[in-house]
Amino acid sequence: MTDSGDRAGTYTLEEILSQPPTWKRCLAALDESGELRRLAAPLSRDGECLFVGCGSSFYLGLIAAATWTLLTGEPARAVPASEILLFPGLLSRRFRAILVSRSGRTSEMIEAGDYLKRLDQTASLAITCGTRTPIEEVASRTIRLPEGDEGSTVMTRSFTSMLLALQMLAGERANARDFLNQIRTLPGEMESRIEGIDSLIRRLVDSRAFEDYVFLGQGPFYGVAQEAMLKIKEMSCSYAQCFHTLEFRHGPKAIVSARTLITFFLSESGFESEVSVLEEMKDLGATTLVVANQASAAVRRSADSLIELSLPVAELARPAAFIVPAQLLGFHTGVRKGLDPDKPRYLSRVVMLENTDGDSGRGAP
Ligand code: F1P
Repeated sequence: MTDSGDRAGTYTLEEILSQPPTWKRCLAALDESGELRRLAAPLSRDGECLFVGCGSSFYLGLIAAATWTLLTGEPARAVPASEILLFPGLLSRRFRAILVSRSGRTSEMIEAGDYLKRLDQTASLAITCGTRTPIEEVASRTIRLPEGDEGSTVMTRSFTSMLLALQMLAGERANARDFLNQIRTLPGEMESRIEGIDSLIRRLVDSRAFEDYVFLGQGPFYGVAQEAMLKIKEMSCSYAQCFHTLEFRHGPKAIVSARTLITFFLSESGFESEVSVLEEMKDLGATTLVVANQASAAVRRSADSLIELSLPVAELARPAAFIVPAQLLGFHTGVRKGLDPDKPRYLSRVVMLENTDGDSGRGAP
């Protein structure tokens, strides 16, 4: 029980479980306004598309960048805002920035956006769940998703809602009508699955405690693995790591034991190779959780817990759904440890550094 007498994590759990209807509202608002179609076409094709964010917003940028390149064929990458401030020399010569920030207030983001604006590059586009926040002043256009906002400190439905919006933007850019329609079906598809996912994760968390958590994914699922790692750290103060799935063989596997929970976010493109890592780690004695769209016999043999989503959508439309089990894993693990995910230790909803004026070590553009 918290000080107020509420149960720990009440609104964080509600917000995680509210994702399908929240996505539906966000997508309906975007479709109604026609904003994504209007914004996608005029974006310059010169240079790369740079997704900028901090924390979860950076990780969703990783998934958005992978989606952008795979759908449009145009180069894209994600960087934390701090990289722009501390190592501006690493920016490519031509790029257009997409600034991602739930709050629209994170000071590193505002400073990086301001720096990019003064660079006289192609204008930046921002996406935020806030309304009339400072990020709008450093971007030339802003996609607002107030429906995706949340009361929680940790980002859950804002992450998936902004991710879906950026994936829709990529779909509009590529004129990928099938992809766009598949994203639109996700809320309905996940509505019927989310309670089952919650029950399975609760059972796993109740069954035992783990010392280490490892999250593995490749391609667009690498950003999912990063975000999963952040969720369990933020909500349960657990030790967690993340790798590209096949990278786990190159040293990190030394930590495997039954008290290490390894979560595999299986792609379709890399399925066979990733499943062979899963089998190897199971043989070494790991405890495994697998999130897959369709499991094979080999996956069933090696997965201690399996979430098989069976979504009738292409691989690239699945990352938002894949992150849901990880949000629930972080939440229930935190509650099991006696923590309150509504009040994560040391964290605040927005990171505002007191001095953001010229203290970042970068020169003037
Ligand atoms: C995002 C962020 C979160 C993190 C923390 C502070 O900021 O870094 O990822 O969980 O609560 O804020 P933003 O998206 O609002 O810029």
